[in-house]
Amino acid sequence: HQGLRRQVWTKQDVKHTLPVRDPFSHKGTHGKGLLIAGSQDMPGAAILSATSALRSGIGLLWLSIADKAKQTVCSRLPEVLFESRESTDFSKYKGMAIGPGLGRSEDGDALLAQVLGEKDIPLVIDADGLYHLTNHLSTLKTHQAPVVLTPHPGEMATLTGKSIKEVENDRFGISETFAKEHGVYLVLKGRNTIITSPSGEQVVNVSGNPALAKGGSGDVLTGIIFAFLLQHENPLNAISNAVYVHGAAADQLVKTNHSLLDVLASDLSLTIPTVLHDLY
Ligand code: NPW
Ligand code: AMP
Ligand code: MG
Repeated sequence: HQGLRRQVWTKQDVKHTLPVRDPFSHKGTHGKGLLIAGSQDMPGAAILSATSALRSGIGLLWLSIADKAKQTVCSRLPEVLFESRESTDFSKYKGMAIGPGLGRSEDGDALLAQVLGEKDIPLVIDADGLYHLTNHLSTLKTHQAPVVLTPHPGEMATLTGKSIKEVENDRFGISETFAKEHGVYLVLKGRNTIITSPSGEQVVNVSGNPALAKGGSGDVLTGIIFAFLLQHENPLNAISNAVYVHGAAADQLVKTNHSLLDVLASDLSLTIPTVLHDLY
């Protein structure tokens, strides 16, 4: 029923819409982003998202991480700047991403509320950020800048109050209804991830394979989407390209020297350069 407004996103589409780096640009031109991720039990999610954002071209990346996880992460991320979890001035950022490995404590809920208060800043909300978002859904409509939500089917079920089965049986319809109702870019993950714009335009991704079905894959995707969003005028193109690159990294690994079993999320981050080199 929506034939004309649905599109498969091909490698050619990606090539035609990737951002071109201005020869006179500087680090500030390519996005000053704050990633709010990681907790004592899940420092790895922050490492995966941050590394992936840096490998996807973000100019400057700050990380806000629980103090107990900071030591673990610091030595692994020399390019990252650290932001304190207290007294943060969010308004200086050109974009924020929140959720990977954040945890489900009340602190996370308060952080999300603060982030949603910055109405002019583009946001990516994933993982535990989506868990906390169920308390704040009504504020999405009033956000001025683009908001990107990246649920897997389990998270989409929580967001909509439906069962996972109901979500999986009507991925297009449920995505469209939700994106329009809340005015967000919705990335419904899983095989053939669907990206829906606030006006109901839909893009279907065809890259990727079940090597991605392993903990940490989604955290990598969040980093790529975040970086691309900050470097592109058109959010739908930016997100579609990011989802393509994420899947293409898994395809590249399986095509060369990996099997569907042994790909790690950190391998995906390390393969972003090969994928981008081929696209540029
Ligand atoms: P089931 O029971 O497996 O069949 P959660 P999470 C369902 C962090 N991580 N299709 C699933 O179903 C994340 O960033 C940290 C259908 C279950 O019901 C988050 O902060 C890592 N159903 C946190 O962990 C590496 C699906 O959803 C529920 C589905 C929790 O995130 C791992 C699970 O969802 C992880 O990324 C699908 N495709 N996918 C680290 N190294 O630091 C999931 N479900 O409870 O939100 O758990 O996604 O693991
Ligand atoms: P998460 O559950 O948040 O870690 O996200 C998992 C990521 O891997 C998403 O980008 C999914 O689209 C992708 N993924 C998981 N399983 C598959 C699969 N069987 N085929 C293709 N992509 C998958
Ligand atoms: Mg996830």
